Amino acid sequence: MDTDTYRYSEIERKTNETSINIKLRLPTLQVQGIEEPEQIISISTGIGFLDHMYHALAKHSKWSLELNCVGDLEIDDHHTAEDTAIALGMAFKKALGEPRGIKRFGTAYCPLDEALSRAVVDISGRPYCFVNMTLKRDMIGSLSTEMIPHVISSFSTAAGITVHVDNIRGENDHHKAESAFKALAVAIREAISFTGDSDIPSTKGVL
Ligand SMILES: [Mn+2]
Repeated sequence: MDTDTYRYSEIERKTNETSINIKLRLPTLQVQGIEEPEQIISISTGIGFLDHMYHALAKHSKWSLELNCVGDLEIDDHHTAEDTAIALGMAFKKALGEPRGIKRFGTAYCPLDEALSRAVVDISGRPYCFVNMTLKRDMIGSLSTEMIPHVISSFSTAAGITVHVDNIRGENDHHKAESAFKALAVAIREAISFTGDSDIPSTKGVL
C-alpha cells in the first residue's frame, strides 16, 4: 500500500487477553483526484454482533478494514470488545496522520426503521466521548449491551477524537445500536473528508 497516497495503517496489538491485527485504509473521497481502491471489509472478532457493528462502521465511513482478533472469549466478551476498539482507534489515528486539509467536524443522523441516532464528531486531538444509548437488553447476540457504549468511548479515546452519540428514539435494541454505529460512521466520513486546501483546521494551527 502506497502510504503517501492513501491514509493507511497497520496495527498489531498483543496482550495476555487478546491478539489483534488491523489493516485500515481511510477514503480519499476523490477530492484530490486519486482513484479510490475497492472497499474491502473483513472482520472476525469471535463476537458476531460486534463484527456486525464494526462492519457497519467501516461500510458507511467508506473504510477498507481488515480486523482479526483472537481473544479470551472463554472468560467473557469484555477484553475482546474493549481491545479491538482501542486497536481500531490507534489504527484510525495512525492512518489519519496530521489532520491537514480535512473538514474536522462531522454530524450525522441515521435511522434504522423506528430507531434514530445522532453522532457528532470533532477530529480534535482531544479524546472526549459522550454516549447516551437507551438499550434495554442485557445481551445482543453474544455481545453484552453494556459494552456497546464502551466500545465507542474506547475507540474515541484511542483515536484522540471527540465523539457524541445519542439514541434519539427507537424500540429495538439491535436497531438502536446499529443506527448509532451508522451515524458515527457517516459523521467520521464527513469529518475526515478533504476541503481542498492544506489548512490545519484550528485557530491554534495545530490539532
Ligand atoms: Mn443489523
